[in-house]
Amino acid sequence: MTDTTSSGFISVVGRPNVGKSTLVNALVGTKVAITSARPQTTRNSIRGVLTVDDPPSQIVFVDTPGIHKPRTALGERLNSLVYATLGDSDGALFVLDATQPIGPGDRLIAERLLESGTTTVVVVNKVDRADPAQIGEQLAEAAIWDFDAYAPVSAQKRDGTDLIVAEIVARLDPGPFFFPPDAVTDQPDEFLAAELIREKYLSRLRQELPHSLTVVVHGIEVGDKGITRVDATAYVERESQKGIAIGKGGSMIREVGASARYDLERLFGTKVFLDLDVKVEPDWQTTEEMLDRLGF
Ligand SMILES: Nc1nc2c(ncn2[C@@H]2O[C@H](COP(=O)(O)OP(=O)(O)O)[C@@H](O)[C@H]2O)c(=O)[nH]1
Ligand SMILES: [Mg+2]
Repeated sequence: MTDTTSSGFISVVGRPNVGKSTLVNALVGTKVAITSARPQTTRNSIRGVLTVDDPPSQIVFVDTPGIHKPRTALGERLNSLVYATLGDSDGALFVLDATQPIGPGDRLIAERLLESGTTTVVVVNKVDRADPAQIGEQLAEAAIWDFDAYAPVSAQKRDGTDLIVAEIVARLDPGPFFFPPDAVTDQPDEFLAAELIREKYLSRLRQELPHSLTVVVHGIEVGDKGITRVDATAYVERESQKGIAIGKGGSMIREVGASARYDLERLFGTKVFLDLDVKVEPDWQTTEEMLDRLGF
């Protein structure tokens, strides 16, 4: 039977900051997950979809927030999200950072994966910044776990990602496509847009403020001149943070807006008018009701 397809959900797991989101973007060829040098950038499970022609296969990558210690209601939801995601998947990519020694956090995740018996491909990422000896050492150390396959890659340079796809496709079970072949994500436009705006704030804000900030897109409308209108609000927890998120004379909100608009125009393929404002919503991270409203 030549028209049989294969498919599977693959969880992407690893410590914060090892490059999981960068890897998912590299694998699907489009920015579906925002990235930054800050841990806890990824707050929701994001699905990136890759459809391969030969053999006809569809891989749904599930980018998870990194496993970390829960401190707030948000932290707890992130952790249970990670474990729930693992349980539902057909396989896992376990991402390690070649520039950092394997640590207790990596071992904890390795144990979880071994317990679950999930088919696992180990990805040693950031090889562009590690020397061959470092990469070799890490591969040797990780080999002790005896996972199904090992792939040294640079997600940032999109180097070695074909090997990952080949290793996964070789192990997929027959199954239907869950998404149209040209889909790259299951996320609604509102969510992608909100995440792009949040990414622009992440790279511009210092210290703890990024964790206090979230973005909600209330509406996306295509107007008569083909201009897409995006209505968004950045929520912060305190009045003092509002001042920072707006900036002196509105400088921060203008910079974030201009940079986000550039990405939004590429996302939608139209001119974009972005209406962005900042509001104070105390304790949005700890209020279950607010987390529901924000879609966590
Ligand atoms: N040099 C290098 N940096 C990378 C690579 N992959 C990711 N990064 C960087 O590592 C940081 C964390 O990446 P991110 O994908 O957000 O990590 P996550 O927390 O695991 O999702 C970002 O600054 C990325 O640009 C890579 O292959 N090489
Ligand atoms: Mg991430």
